[in-house]
Amino acid sequence: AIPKNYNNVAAFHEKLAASKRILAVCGAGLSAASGLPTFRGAGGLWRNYDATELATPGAFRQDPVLVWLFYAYRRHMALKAKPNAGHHALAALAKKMPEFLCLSQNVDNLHPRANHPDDQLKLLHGSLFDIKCFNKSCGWIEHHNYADPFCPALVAASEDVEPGKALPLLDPKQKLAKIPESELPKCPSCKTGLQRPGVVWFGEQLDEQMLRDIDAWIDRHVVDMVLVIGTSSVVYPAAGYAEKARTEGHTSVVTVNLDAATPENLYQLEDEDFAFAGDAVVLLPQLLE
Ligand code: BJW
Ligand code: ZN
Repeated sequence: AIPKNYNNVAAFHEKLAASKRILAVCGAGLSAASGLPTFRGAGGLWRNYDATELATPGAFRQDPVLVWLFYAYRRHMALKAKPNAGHHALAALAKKMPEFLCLSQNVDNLHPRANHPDDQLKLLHGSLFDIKCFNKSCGWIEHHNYADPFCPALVAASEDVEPGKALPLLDPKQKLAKIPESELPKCPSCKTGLQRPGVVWFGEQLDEQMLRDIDAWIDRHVVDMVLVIGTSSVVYPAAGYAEKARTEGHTSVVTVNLDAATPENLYQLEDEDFAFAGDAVVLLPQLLE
């Protein structure tokens, strides 16, 4: 049976009006309308690589040039993209509601660029525009690095072609230029580690202070609503926060996803939950208006 709160905007608005503490968990689907591809499903391949194969410390150790080409390209695309109505609706909710906290898995910098208040935003997986040292023990980090190309050797990742045509670097039939590893920048502090993107790869720990702050926020008072926006909810710890924040019989978990109407999704809904199937860029302004 279709749950009563499937695509029920009126009932959602009633619950929203009665809510004081809201948590959001966002994923790549939120930035899809800004033209940035998601990880899983259509558009999730870069050349012939699954994006999640390149997002590991092992891949970087094995082929730092390949991994840097991928990230340099993602930086270029994210810099060209603009925050969309979904990012703006979340930033507006934050400004209205002091007890709204947004957890985002996105590294594209579009939440900050939508002027989402800093203290109401946790970037779970870091940022494409932070640069760290690959030497774990070093600790060097540079924030707000928007260089495009990131370094001269990676210029191919920042090349534009006519609109509508794929970038040369995206076509797996086009050979990648041979870039020697020695042309990638080293850490200015320890002088030995390679610079790497300040994102969280598989098997790496999320920032511990940030995790403590999130747990403390969830435990402080009851959470009235959790918005789960444009994420496949397969990557932990992000995927666990909705249930962590749930107080049985009170907290509404609200799924906003193109895929929100799969039988599994609907079957898992509690009575108080909501599911909205569609594009986050259309749904969020309607829901949060
Ligand atoms: C739309 C839409 C539109 C499309 N509108 N919707 C517990 C259980 C099992 C495993 C683990 C566990 N705890 C930890 C692990 C290991 C691992 C993990 O979770 N593995 C699972 C895959 C099984 N987690 C980690 O390693 C994490 N570290 C950690 O926990 O450390 C401690 C530890 C280590 C080891 C073992 C145990 C503990 C770190 C995870 C880091 C993830 N990093 C990446 C790359 C970041 C850098 C980069 O960007 O390149 O983060 S992976 C990638 O997935 C990226 C994303 O943030 C993340 C989530 O993806 P997301 O955002 O959900 O995107 P998609 O593409 O999957 O989904 C898009 C959705 O949008 C779809 O549903 C569409 O339908 C929808 N959509 N268009 C609305 N227009
Ligand atoms: Zn270093």
